Amino acid sequence: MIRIILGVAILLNSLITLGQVPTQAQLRWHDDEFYLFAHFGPNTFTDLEWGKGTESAEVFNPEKLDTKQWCRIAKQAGAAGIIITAKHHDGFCLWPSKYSKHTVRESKWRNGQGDVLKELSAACKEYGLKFGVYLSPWDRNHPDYGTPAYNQIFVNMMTEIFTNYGPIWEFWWDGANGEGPNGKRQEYDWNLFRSTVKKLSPETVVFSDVGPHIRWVGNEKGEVNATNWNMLTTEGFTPGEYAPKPEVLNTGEENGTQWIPGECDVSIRPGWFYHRAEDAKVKTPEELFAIYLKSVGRGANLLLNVPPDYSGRFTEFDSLALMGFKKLRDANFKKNLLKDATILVANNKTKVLTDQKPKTFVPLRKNESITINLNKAIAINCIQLKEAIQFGQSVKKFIVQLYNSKGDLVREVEATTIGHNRLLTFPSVNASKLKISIMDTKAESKLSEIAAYSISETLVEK
Ligand code: FUL
Repeated sequence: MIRIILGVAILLNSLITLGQVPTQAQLRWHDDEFYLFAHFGPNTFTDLEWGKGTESAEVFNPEKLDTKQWCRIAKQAGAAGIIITAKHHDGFCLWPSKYSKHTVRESKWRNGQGDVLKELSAACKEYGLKFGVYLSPWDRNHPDYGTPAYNQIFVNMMTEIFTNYGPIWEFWWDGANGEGPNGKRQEYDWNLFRSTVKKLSPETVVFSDVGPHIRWVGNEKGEVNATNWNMLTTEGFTPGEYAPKPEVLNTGEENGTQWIPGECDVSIRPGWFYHRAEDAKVKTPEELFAIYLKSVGRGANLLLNVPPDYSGRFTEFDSLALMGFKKLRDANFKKNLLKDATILVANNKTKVLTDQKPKTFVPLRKNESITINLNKAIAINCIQLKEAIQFGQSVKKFIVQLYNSKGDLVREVEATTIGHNRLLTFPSVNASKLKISIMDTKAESKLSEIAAYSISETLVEK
């Protein structure tokens, strides 16, 4: 009897933990870390953010469209891929969809023969970038919007995209749901949408407020909370109005039932679409670096929007900022200062924490620590930690203590979660020894990497 109860308990436990580890596709996605968003469409030409859907298709005419230029810049900036707004709320399709009369085909651009998705997916392949698609369910143009028929239209559009432009690495559902041309709002059939992607492209990771694979972080500033869990409970929620509160999306949930990590979306400019008046308002490399610390540095991914202009190219303002941002990352994270250190776990030397292999890890329970002897004094103002998240996320609280050559404690930094990646910055100190202690953890924690850097003091998180 006892055995049966035990067996049932183990089974229940494994059922509960099911979903609290990433799938292989999610694991690969975690490693993508930083990639671009490209908002492009009629708004690029009409200077709007939310097109009304009544714009003539003829406004869309990017005479010098050069998606290879986007890819060249994305690659040089160290981005893993590009996600394009195939259809924004105005309903205009950047591909000649059979299910709409408001597409590139109806525009004058290349005499109606052009196809932005075709060009960008090919350019991404050529440049070794991943190709992602944003498709707004809200459609202010489609005559069927606001009627049950529209859900099937949306499915047909997704089918065209997955069939003709795949493989699609990430698919993006916007939760916005306003009125369509007949003044009605749509009741989205999210179950149908989800099952369609699963059927057509099981490897695609799908973003929305509530996943199923990647979640919104509740703001458009590019910031996830310093406490960032990769788990979320989504039962009873849908994207949009009925999503969990932004505060919940911003932290995730320690005891959430599904693995749904956060992605921080933010634009390099004030708006999502290109506006000439914002050329002087492009974020500086330093601002982008600060965003990086609050997204990638807190275990989330960074989706940075770089809107092509009306010629169909990234502007030099955006491109310069991206190159500066890349330079800052390269220069400041060039060398792990712990590479030659002696790392001790329970008095045993280990090399696995600096081998850059996500598969190797050191198991640590509550109150256990790692001691790092640097063998000389080194200026340090940034520590990086990684958990082996293929086994889940555990660390709830940890402390980093830095000691000088006399053995005095010169800095103590306390933080909460780690997850895929945690970058902690603090005013620089000369340290000869470091101690990292796990103060609280859900289960046995598995640390896979640690690093220390001396970054420019002006980049330390304020
Ligand atoms: C929002 C949209 O309303 C914005 O226009 C933009 O596309 C942003 C990424 O998502 O919900």
